[in-house]
Amino acid sequence: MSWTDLAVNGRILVVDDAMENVQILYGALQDEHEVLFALSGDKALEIARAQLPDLILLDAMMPGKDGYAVCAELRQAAETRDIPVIFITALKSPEDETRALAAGAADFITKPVNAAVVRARVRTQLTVKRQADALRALSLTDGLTGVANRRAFDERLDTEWRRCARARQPMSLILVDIDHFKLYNDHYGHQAGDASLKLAAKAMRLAAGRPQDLVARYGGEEFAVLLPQVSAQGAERVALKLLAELEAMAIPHEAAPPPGRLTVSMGIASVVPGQHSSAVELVQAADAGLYDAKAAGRNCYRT
Ligand code: GH3
Ligand code: MG
Ligand code: MG
Ligand code: MG
Repeated sequence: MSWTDLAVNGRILVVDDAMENVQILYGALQDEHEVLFALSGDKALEIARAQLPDLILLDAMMPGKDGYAVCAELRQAAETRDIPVIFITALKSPEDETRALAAGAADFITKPVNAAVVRARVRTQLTVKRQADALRALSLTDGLTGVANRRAFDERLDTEWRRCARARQPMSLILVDIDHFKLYNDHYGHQAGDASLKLAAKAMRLAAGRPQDLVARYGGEEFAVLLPQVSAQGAERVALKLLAELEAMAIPHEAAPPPGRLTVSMGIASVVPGQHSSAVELVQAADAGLYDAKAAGRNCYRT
């Protein structure tokens, strides 16, 4: 299947101060798409934030907040930044066109609109958006295990750090390292090693299952579990759950010392982010815990 074969039905927000224009666009799109509408710039921003449409058709000239202002505000917030905007306007000069593009518009349709042209341009923008989303997801995913990769972890650590600092909430980090994994590869082969890495990642997803939890492959046979809004006690519960999940999976590791199955060691660190601490220190603290867990005999966690 190629990208162009993907269905391009989407949720589209139509914004125009004239109800008559909204109706024309609604008529052009309703067969293929879910259509929302707003009759003012402020209402458009409200709906965009609440409903996160796939695409916005935006009238340039409106009383109050005009299309350019709406577009600029959409670009300011992370949730709405990547929603493509097609400007719909009676203005036709090159200056108007460049102004719309400079404000962040993906495309430009002049009034009076033609229904077939609107449908075609909408389809194009939805396809481009879908490709961009898929590429971004790919760039943030570890190819072997399907969990987040190191880049995704670094990004999320940064945003969650700032979010928790604002909200004065704790966050926790568990660094997970598979025990005696070199021996595992030597004994069972690298492909079996890869399969076990996938299972270990699955166990981590089961242990840290809230939507805001992030399991990431930190590197090699090392993983990071980021737990926003979770205290030290909560993180210990996740660590215990991971030990139990792996025990239940009972992946044989005959080359390792007892218990003769695949186990992990973990370091846990928790903090309420603030001015006197940094995300780097959180990672260092978890790493120190991991070192202690290894020294204590593995298959355990240390804080
Ligand atoms: P320890 O209990 O002290 O952590 O010992 P260890 O053997 O797990 O640690 P070490 O760092 O010596 O070895 C890590 C091993 O992980 C070596 C490396 O080949 C293996 N490894 C790293 N990435 C992958 C991978 O993607 N697939 C496979 N199969 N093995 C990997
Ligand atoms: Mg208007
Ligand atoms: Mg390691
Ligand atoms: Mg290891």
